[in-house]
Amino acid sequence: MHSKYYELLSKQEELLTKKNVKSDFYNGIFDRYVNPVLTRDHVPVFWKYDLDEKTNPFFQERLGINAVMNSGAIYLDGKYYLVPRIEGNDRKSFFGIAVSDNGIDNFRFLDYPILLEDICPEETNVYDMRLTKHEDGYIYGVFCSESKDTTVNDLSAAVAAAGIVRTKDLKTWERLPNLVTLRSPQQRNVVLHPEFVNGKYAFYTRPMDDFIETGSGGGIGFGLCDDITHAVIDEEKMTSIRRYHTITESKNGAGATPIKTDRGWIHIAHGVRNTAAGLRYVIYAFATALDDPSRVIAEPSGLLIGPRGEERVGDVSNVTFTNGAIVNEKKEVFIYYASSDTRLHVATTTIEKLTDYVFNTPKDPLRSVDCVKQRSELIRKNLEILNK
Ligand code: M1P
Repeated sequence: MHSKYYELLSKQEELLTKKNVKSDFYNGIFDRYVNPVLTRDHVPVFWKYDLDEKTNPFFQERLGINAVMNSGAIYLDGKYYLVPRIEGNDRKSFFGIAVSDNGIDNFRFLDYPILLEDICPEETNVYDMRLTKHEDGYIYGVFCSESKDTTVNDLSAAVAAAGIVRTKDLKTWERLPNLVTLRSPQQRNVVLHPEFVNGKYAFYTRPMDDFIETGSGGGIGFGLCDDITHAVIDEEKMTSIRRYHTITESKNGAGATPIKTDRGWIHIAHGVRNTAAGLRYVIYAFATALDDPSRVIAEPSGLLIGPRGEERVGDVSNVTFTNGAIVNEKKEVFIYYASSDTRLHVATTTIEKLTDYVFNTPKDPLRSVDCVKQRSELIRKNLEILNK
């Protein structure tokens, strides 16, 4: 074996066994951590290098990894599993499984990435899997299945659809036909709701007119289907909608599988606005009713997690994005979010704190003058306390 292999291995071991600690960031809502939980350096050396000295005498990286980011997440048998988007140097993404005992550090990839059944010959790329432990007994993975748009004469035109897989053990994955949405030409950021709604499978969707622009798509949709093995959605109702001059002005999309609480389903999603520096992606939260998961009952103003410090820079800068969160038996919440399409972080909170945030943070008043009134009221109340 080339000596460099052992050098890389011991360097990686140092990274994988590094303890993660909370950073000094404070807002009372969640904690940030000093280190990302997954980066491209966490990917096993034997996924990248040919270890055979005969075929790789210079020990060159043969199949490099560019980034590890947006991750599905699930808690099983006391362990924290992540299924991130792993992007090779060739720009194609795929899924791997990483597991940790505490959810904040020591994530290690299982030996092989997930090999999806090749049921879609036109599919070129896959990414952003949301994992849902459904009451039907399966764990579902819903992801973006991307193909070239052959209807236009544009090399970079693409079509996004929602791919579906299911498993019981994270080892054997059954691929189901892609979701069909009769009224929306494209779909990305689709999430399966964990419970049946009116006896049907329920999906949060993101209707789009084209690959980048959501166009007439008004926000995060919600639709029902009878048969998940041939999932077809007709009507998509709107849940959290896009609004002018807010963090969701350009687009938004469902993120983690909704979290059930006593007061409602808590959703951790992303919102996008345009700036002179390009699109800015932030994470926000809202709640929907327990008896109707499409009906928004609380929507705190503005962003929950925005790109800060080093998070701001990467392959697609100014992005925080989530597609997975875990709640453990202690009701601790682990929000896995990627920064700038490059690396994956964790933010931790509790159900109690998250519920307080979602239901007691004021709404966006939508106009500066009303925002000043809202803030002045807070100041007035605080000055009363301070001057007592
Ligand atoms: O590059 C930022 C994100 O862009 C897409 O999100 P959306 O569909 O809302 O535009 C996704 O491709 C996501 O993977 C990516 O992080």
